[in-house]
Amino acid sequence: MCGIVGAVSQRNIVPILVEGLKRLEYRGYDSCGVAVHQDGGLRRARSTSRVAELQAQADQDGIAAGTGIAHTRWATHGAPAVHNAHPHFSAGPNSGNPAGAEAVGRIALVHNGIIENHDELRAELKARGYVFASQTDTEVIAHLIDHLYSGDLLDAVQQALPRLKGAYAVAVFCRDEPHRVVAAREGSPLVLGVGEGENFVASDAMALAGVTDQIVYLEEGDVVDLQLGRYWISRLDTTTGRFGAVQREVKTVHAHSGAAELGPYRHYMQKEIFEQPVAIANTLDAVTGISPELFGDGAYRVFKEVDKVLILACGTSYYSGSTAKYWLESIARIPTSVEIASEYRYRDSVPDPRTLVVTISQSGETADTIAALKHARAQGMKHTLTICNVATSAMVRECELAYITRAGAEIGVASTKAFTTQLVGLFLLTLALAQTRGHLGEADEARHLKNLRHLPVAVQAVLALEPQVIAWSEEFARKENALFLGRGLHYPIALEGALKLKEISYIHAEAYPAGELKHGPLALVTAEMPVVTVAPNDALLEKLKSNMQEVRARGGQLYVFADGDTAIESEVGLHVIRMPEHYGALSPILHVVPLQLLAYHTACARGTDVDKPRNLAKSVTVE
Ligand code: HGA
Repeated sequence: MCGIVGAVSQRNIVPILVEGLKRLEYRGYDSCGVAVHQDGGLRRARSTSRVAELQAQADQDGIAAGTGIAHTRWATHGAPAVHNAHPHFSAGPNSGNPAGAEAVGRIALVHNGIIENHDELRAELKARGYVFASQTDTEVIAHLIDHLYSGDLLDAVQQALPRLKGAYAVAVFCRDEPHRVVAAREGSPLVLGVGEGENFVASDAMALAGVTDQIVYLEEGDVVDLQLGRYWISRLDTTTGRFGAVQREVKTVHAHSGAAELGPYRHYMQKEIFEQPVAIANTLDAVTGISPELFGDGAYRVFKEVDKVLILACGTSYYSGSTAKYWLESIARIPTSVEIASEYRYRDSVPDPRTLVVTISQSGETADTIAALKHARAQGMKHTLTICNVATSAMVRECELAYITRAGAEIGVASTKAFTTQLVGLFLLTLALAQTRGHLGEADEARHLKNLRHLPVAVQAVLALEPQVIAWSEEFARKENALFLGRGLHYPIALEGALKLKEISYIHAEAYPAGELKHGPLALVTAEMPVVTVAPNDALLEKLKSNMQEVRARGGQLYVFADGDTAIESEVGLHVIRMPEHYGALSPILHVVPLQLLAYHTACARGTDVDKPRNLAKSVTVE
């Protein structure tokens, strides 16, 4: 999603800003821009194309300076268009532009997030003579800071921030203070990068890889003043109503570059699907036995103090949480509810302090999930645990306990290896809770561990089904609708399969628990409707077979992923791919893999932009 990079240095920082944006590019964006303090004024380049094009434009226009800010935008307010791209400049009564010249004021600003009271602020600033050039919510901040500016940028920003409602990370500089950038965060991530005689700011430490490894993770409400060779962090003291200095630890962070090599693969998504055996093995690497301490010090005490689990997540992570509910209730015997974070955060729910709140997020920066976590805590639920792929993320810092999955950087917007490694983390959590609650004997522990350790090999065998899945995908590419069916543990897998197909092939897909078919969706079934069925050889198979008959009787085309030992044979209208082995409780981790491959190859056959599907972004840092 949106990215911010800013710098104050003696050297030309445009290459650093542009390189930083490139590192964040994979998260998805629709436009980008850079602004610098040059020749005593503000200069910028903006583009609705790729960062590479922005770089060419900046080079051509001779944009080069030591102070600047840059941005990749994922539009929330106003269309993806050059005039809405950041950085925004203030323009108004203080601009001092010669008649006829472009109205350029003295403030340049980039913003991640959403300003909820932008309408009210826009009306006020227009009345003061400010001229709006975009439809964004962001632009009000630039004009507001300009209005409050009287020679000290930090002071103007500190006055402006309390007037903003919503979530933001901002970076700002001023025409009248050439070697200064001020940045602030409230609800969107932001880090400070400390260099030798120069300072940087970014929405993710990854953007500064190779520039500095000295990172300060700014906290909500922090404002940082960056100058040459010095920085100063302050925050509002609500008792005095004044901003005061705060100290934050500088950490050495070896942030990796997001730009992983594609190797022999066509897309990152394909690479990431095929990396799953290694990602799962890495996630299990440090696990020698089941114990609560896998989730951090003090986990045993926490697990003893809870008798419920509440899982909060969005998108694919919501489906890993939904799968875990089946495990947690059947294996650990602990009542579990799973909530979509964006719903939970605003819902009037009944809090129970004896609940373990589990958040799931690949990036650990998902705005809705972080807000839901804070909402749960504010309601008195203090025991929190996250399953997350980024050890340095806000989510990990916010939660009492954590399990860090080791999927490695996931570049494709449609999550694959993050999902299966989340499932591994959630299965370990199930076993640790089962153990604490007296439901895991030694023999069971040994059996589950053996199955977990064999998973990478089992997933590898499923990946070998790719040619068969490709044959199906050619059929799917011609369809505009698809249904996915599953039962029990595999219903969330059907949901995830449908989501993958929607996200990257733009085929309308819906998933249902197979028993629900006759209660409505059966009306959609015709010869034109492919019905994908996740059919492991479990206790529900006979029920599922009846549901499949209901589809066949209406001429629907069934595409079944069955286990090797299942008596379902291919015939007209019934296509079967056999999974190499039946995997009991861990079967969802295997069954999701061919669904990922089906979505991927269908999207390739339709020629979509697989790694950057339209309208979507990777880490969803806005509400
Ligand atoms: N609301 C701003 C910034 C959007 C954003 O942070 N996206 O990730 C805009 O629409 O420009």
